[in-house]
Amino acid sequence: MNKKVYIAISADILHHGHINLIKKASEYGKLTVGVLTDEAIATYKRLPVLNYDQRKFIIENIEGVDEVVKQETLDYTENLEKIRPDIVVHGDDWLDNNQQQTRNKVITTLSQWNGKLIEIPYTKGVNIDKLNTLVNDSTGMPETRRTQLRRLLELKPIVKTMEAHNGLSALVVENAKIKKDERIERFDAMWLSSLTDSTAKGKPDIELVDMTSRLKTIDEIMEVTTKPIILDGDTGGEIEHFTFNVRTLERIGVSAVIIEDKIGLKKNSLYGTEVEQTQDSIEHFTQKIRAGKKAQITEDFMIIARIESLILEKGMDDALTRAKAYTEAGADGIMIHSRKSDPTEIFTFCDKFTEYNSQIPIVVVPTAFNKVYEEELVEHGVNIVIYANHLIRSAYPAMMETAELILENNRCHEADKKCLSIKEILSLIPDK
Ligand code: SPV
Ligand code: MG
Repeated sequence: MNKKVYIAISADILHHGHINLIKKASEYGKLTVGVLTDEAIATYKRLPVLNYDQRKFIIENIEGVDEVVKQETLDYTENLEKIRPDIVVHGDDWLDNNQQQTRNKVITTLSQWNGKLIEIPYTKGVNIDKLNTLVNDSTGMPETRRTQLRRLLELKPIVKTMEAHNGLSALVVENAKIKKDERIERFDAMWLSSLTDSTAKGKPDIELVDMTSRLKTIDEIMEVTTKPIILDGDTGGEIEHFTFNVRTLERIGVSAVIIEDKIGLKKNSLYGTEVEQTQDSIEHFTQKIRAGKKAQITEDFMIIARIESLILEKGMDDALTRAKAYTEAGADGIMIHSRKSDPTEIFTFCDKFTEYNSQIPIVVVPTAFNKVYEEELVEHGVNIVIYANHLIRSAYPAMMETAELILENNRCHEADKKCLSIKEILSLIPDK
């Protein structure tokens, strides 16, 4: 009875299967439970609803559990080498769940001290998909969704953000995932771009698509997804309007708004100095930030200040002076933008700003400097990367090609090869 037994669980949605596992495992000896940290869980699925301390508290109070330790990765090795258990217990479902590699590693590690893996039948009647749907429905609610960006910023080296401009593109951001080794890669958040929201409506990106319309797009997206939303708030408009909008955005569950320090008729930044654009004064823009922060009700919401100095060729010193002023005015993050393909000026800004303040998140939009890898951005202190327009930019040529194919052939047979099958389009959106 003094054998050392180890199991690992995330225990976000605790169900009878977990209790069964704990009960069986504790029958083999003294049971240590490795509870996965929030960071570890965030590497393969949505953020846990309960944080690590809450989950630890629950698990350590379950009968049969002797000790709870942190498991910081999906991989068991570090904890196994520290604890050297005689037995590891796991449900026999992990072979079907793409965890072959993790399982093999557990077996080889245990073999170093003749430990063994015991697999017990997965508890019948646990409908994890149904439980997940219930949790997803609740993570889509404004209170929960709004808090998520700040949580992700604490947990992730970089928050991967992708643009969405309607319900369908948002579903792509919500559901796209790929497997890299044992990790699942997904996007963490959505960018409600002014460029793509306007483009999707056939309008130019000049604040013509107004806040009422932007809110409709947000609502459409929120109806069908759960990931946190960062709104491209353009210039933020009049200060008196901005304060109202901050409260609306908070109330509906948006996590952050990014406003840019331009004034007058705003045009897209990627035009740079090719079109007339005026940068706001530091004095006026900091007033806007202060008013927004004062209007804010919750702690969760973020007002991020976007600096256009590099876009408008005003120089690095101007960008840094503004970053400091905006931070002092209460901005919760700084977005620095550039339209150079070489990321050097972005790196210089990030290095210098991080020296000044390493706590305030930095946001970048690498549309022009598109060769840069996320790992490099992390090295320079970037916290949020936004892929600002790629879904609509890839959709448009695909649609145009299909349209031209039909014109060319006077029939739609040739175009079919480019399209989702009817079966696929009918089942793309389940009618649950
Ligand atoms: C947007 O996506 O609308 C942006 C980013 O504001 S950029 O187009 O690069 O200015
Ligand atoms: Mg924009």
